[in-house]
Amino acid sequence: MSGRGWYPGHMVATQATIRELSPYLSAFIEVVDARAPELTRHRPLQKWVGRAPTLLALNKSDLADPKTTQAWIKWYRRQKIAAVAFNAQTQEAQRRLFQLVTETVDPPYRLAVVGLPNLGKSTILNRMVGKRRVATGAKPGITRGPQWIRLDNGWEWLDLPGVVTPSKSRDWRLKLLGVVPVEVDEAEDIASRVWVLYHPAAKPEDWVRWGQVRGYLRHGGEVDRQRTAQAVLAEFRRGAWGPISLQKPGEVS
Ligand SMILES: Nc1nc2c(ncn2[C@@H]2O[C@H](COP(=O)(O)OP(=O)(O)O)[C@@H](O)[C@H]2O)c(=O)[nH]1
Ligand SMILES: [Mg+2]
Repeated sequence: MSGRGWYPGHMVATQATIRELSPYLSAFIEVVDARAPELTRHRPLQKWVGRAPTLLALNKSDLADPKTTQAWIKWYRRQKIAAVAFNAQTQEAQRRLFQLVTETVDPPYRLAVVGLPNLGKSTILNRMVGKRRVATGAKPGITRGPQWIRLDNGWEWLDLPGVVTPSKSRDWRLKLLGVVPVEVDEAEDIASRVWVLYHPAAKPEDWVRWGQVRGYLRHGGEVDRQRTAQAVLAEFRRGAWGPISLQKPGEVS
C-alpha cells in the first residue's frame, strides 16, 4: 500500500479503527456497487468487524440491470446475508436502509458505513443523517474522521474515514467502476471492453469510430484515441448507454 501515492496515509488506520470500534457497533453497513456486488466487497473486512453483523447496501442500483440486481438480493438472502439495493441519491434509499436495519438489528442503533472507495458511502451517510455534514466527491479519502453523529431518534452513525483498499485492484471492472484509478495506458483497453458489453456483435476497435463520429480528432484529422477512451468511460459512468451489470450471481469473480 505504501508504494501507491493514491492512498492517503490515514487509511492505514482504518483496519485498527474498525477493530477497535466494532464492539460498540450494532452493525456495519457495507456498501457495494449493485453492478458487481461481490467484486466490490471488501474481503478482509469480515475478519475485522468481529461479532457486529454486516448488512449489504447494493448502491447505484439505478446504473445496474434491475433483474440482475433482484437475482443478487435473492442470492444473498439464501446465504443469510441481509441485503438491500437502492440509489443513494433518492429518498427511497433512506426508507429502505432504515427498514433493513430495524428488521435485522436490535436497538440501540450504532452504525458505521464502510466499503471500497467511490461506492457512495458519504452519499448514504448524508442521506441517513439528513444534513450535508459529510463531504462527497470523486476523490477517495475525502472524509476525515472518525466522529459520531447522534440523531434525535437515538440512532448513532459513525463517520469513519471509511476507505478501505481493494484487494483485486487489477480487475478492469474495479477501474471502470471508479473504485481503482485508471492509468493512462489502461483506458483504451477498458473502453474496448465497455464497447463490447453494449455491442456484443461489434469488433472491439469500433469504439474508436465512435470517437471519430463525435469529432474527437487530433491535428491532421486522426482520431484521438485517449480522449475517446476517456469519453467512453465517462459515458459508462453516468449510465448514458443504459443500466448494465458487470457480474451475475454464481459467477466466479
Ligand atoms: N448514479 C449514482 N451515483 C451515485 C450513487 N451514490 C453515490 N453516487 C455518486 O458516486 C460518487 C461517489 O460517492 P461518494 O458518496 O463520495 O462515495 P464514497 O467514496 O464511498 O464516500 C459521487 O459522485 C456520488 O454522487 C447512486 O446510488 N447512483
Ligand atoms: Mg466518502
